[in-house]
Amino acid sequence: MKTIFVTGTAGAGKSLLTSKLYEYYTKNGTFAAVLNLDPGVRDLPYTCDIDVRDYVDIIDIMQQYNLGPNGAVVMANDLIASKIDEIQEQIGKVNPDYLIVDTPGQIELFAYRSSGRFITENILSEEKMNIFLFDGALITTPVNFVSIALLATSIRLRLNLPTINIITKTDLIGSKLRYSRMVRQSEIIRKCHCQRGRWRDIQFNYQYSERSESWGVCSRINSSL
Ligand SMILES: Nc1nc2c(ncn2[C@@H]2O[C@H](COP(=O)(O)OP(=O)(O)OP(=O)(O)O)[C@@H](O)[C@H]2O)c(=O)[nH]1
Ligand SMILES: [Mg+2]
Repeated sequence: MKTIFVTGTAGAGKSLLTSKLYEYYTKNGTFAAVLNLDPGVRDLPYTCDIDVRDYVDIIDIMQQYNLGPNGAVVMANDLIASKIDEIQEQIGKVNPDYLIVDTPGQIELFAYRSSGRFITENILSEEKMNIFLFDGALITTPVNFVSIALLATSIRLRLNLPTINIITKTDLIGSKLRYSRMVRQSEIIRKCHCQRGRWRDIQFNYQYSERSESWGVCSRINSSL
């Protein structure tokens, strides 16, 4: 089994990309499964094979420990980490070729706390990689782009996984991105990561082109499976 973690800033499109990846692999005859690691999410655009909400209830945690939403997510992540054996057992029962992991919206609470890294390290897998999403709607200025690029680097260091950076929502900002130096720069970032990572079998081309379809990068997944 190979594992793909989908990370990124809140609302960047992690869950939607997870669903598109799942659809893509399934259509191509590859056995994929989805693990939802977001304890606070209500609706998801896919059916989970493994769901941490079966183990923790964020509302219960808030009430029981008198915590706010972020405190509850921190505690939920700790509780999820303590259930890693049960989660692993469930993954083992499903035993997919590809496990796609949708991570919580509060990336800093997931990646900067030890429980997040513990979870990524302890999911048993032949190979693991991370896709970090740059929210296309946020990277509209150089300052925003650089801030998110720094965050992406920081998350890569924290999770210690080969990482591919991609831009989402290019359908909303495509014409602005087309000739942008920022995007050429991100292409360089992506190539660097691909060269260092061991994964060759999925590639994302997030550079805007005439061929981009409505979901931008989501619909432009190339794979040599
Ligand atoms: N137009 C457009 N909308 C998108 C794209 N990707 C995601 N969205 C929309 O952006 C919103 C947030 O997407 P999600 O997939 O829930 O984002 P997320 O990163 O999982 O959000 P959190 O888990 O809450 O952090 C939804 O309304 C999606 O339909 C895209 O490529 N283009
Ligand atoms: Mg989500």
